[in-house]
Amino acid sequence: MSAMRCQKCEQQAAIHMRQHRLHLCKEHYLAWFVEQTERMIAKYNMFARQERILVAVSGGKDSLSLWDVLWRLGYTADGMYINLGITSEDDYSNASEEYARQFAEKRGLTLQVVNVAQNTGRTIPELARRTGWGKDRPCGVCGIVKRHVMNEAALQGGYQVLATAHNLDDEAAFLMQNTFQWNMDFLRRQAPVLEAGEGFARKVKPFCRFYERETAAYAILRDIPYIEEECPHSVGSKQLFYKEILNKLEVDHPGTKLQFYVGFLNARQGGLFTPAESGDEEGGRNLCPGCGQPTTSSGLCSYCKVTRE
Ligand code: Q46
Ligand code: ZN
Ligand code: ZN
Repeated sequence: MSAMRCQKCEQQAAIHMRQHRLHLCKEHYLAWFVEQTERMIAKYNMFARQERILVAVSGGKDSLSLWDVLWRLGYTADGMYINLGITSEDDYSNASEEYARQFAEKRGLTLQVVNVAQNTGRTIPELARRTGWGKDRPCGVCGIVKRHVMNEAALQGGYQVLATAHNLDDEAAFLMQNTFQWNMDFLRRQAPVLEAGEGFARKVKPFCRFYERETAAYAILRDIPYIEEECPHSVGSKQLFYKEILNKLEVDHPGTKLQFYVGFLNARQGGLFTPAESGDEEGGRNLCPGCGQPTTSSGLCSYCKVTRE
């Protein structure tokens, strides 16, 4: 079989996207990826030119690609890295911080770094062990801390928008899990854009319709060094389990993930789920007396409970 050719210029294709019936060379793929991102920003009304964006960066392929694309598109986007204090053979947190720092330095971009252990006196695994939440997986505590730190940074820094790099594989896996459990709270809140409310900025996911292999291809073809290792605590998670199921479906039926997710968004827009009200997205409309962030609790929020003696 002859080598696959780019559909735009006849050069050898660097990527074949079966779900889109599209194969492109490196140059046309990079351009396509940036254009698609801009289309999604416009389609879902994510943000305007003059708005200031804070990008949550983990040092991985998705978040560094997102920051790169927003920078190329001329948006004012600063980065935010949260060092969780997760160690592993490869010193996961410090190594990924280094990737984020190098990325920012190379492009002259501003990166804020928050170190959880320096701020609270404990790393994420230590906080999780101390509270006993989530038994042997610190992800619950990790999510609470990351959300709090991001909200705080966005508000204090005067950012209108918080951008995360969740891709289609993440969104489809989350959707599948919540559908199997009929978790209506999560289903109501799952969207490419969550509007701002008191105590938190608007949240957007510009990559929500890109397959994970598309974001990986972008990072590789763009020569962005990123941490390849996953967080050691993600091993054996439910999210990975659902990702594997979806990947199996995708092999025989290319486009399944996209159909599943986009069909959900259409159903949502058509009124299948009552939209989350302002404040619900953050888990409530009370304000925590400790930190001022929204919470369902009438007392201290989860973050304050987890981090205070
Ligand atoms: S970083 Fe944190 Fe994830 Fe690691 S501890 Fe779990 S939640 S797996 S995205
Ligand atoms: Zn081409
Ligand atoms: Zn609080």
